[in-house]
Amino acid sequence: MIPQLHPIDLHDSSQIGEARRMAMRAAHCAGMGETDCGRVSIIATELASNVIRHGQGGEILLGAAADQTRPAIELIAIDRGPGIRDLGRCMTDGYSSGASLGQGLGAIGRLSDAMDVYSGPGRGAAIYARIEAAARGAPASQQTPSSQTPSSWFSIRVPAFGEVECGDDCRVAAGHNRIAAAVADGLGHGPLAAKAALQSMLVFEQSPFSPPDLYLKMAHQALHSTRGAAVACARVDYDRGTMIYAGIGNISSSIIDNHSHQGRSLPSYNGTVGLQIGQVRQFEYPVRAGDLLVMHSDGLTARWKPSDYPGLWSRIPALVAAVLYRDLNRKRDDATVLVVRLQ
Ligand SMILES: [Mn+2]
Repeated sequence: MIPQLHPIDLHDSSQIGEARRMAMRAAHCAGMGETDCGRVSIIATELASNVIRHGQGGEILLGAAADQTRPAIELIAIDRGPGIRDLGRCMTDGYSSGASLGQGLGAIGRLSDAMDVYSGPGRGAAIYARIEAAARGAPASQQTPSSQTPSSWFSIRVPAFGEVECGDDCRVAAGHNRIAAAVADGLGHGPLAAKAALQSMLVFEQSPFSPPDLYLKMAHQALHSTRGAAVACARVDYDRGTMIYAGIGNISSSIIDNHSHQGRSLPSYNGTVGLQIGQVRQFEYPVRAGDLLVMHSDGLTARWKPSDYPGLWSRIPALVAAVLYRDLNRKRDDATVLVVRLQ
């Protein structure tokens, strides 16, 4: 189960306190102790203040990390402001130009267990911070963080405005030499859309590494009593260097080459899984370590190309997902974006 991220709107300085309280509550709920909650509190405050003061407003995406080693909180601040001119200097404590989003980045880096930034003049800013619960008994100074390298994949799943439940869903299954991913968008939005999407994910979980075309046919059977969904599935074999992909309906997927940063769009057939599907075909592509698989629902517009985002494709998957969500979200629908860094 991949938890939904909670978006916190930031357009007014009164919302900084709300961001801090929500982050604290998430940390408590995740089972983190007082000291760690304190770090979460400071980082949330710094990120939110930066968005208000330097980013001309934006949002923070807040959630509990999906991996199971230790409780962890992830925060991603996104804005479309003037961007950070000199990232290196901003990361050094004490430096802030006043006009740029610099203040507090040094503190965030020091207090978090992992951090990454994507920005540039005119590009806005996206800042990722991860805070992990300290292991019991040992002082923080003697501990090695369990995951200095954040996860190789990241998903953002946000319900349509006014909805509590997201009608999109996604899953990732990883093995030592392979990885599989599926994204579903239940027809419409709300609880019935979520039910259809969930149903297709349960089929995926039963055998995530079965051929994607077979998976879609099985999902079609399983979804016949639901509203139906757009569903896409990718399965990567690292030893062979291949990816097999199949999709039905409006899930947009692409592979972005790690060296050229060129993108290749993956085909999807017309139809609705559970209601009406025609031909189901899967396609095989060569992939290399470091390539990115990007999959998103139609809550994000498909009108983008990798060259729109110089420098983004080498950042961590969480930042890639956050920047695409920030810029492509159509706001009227559930929005899901999944980014996987292939190994
Ligand atoms: Mn949709």
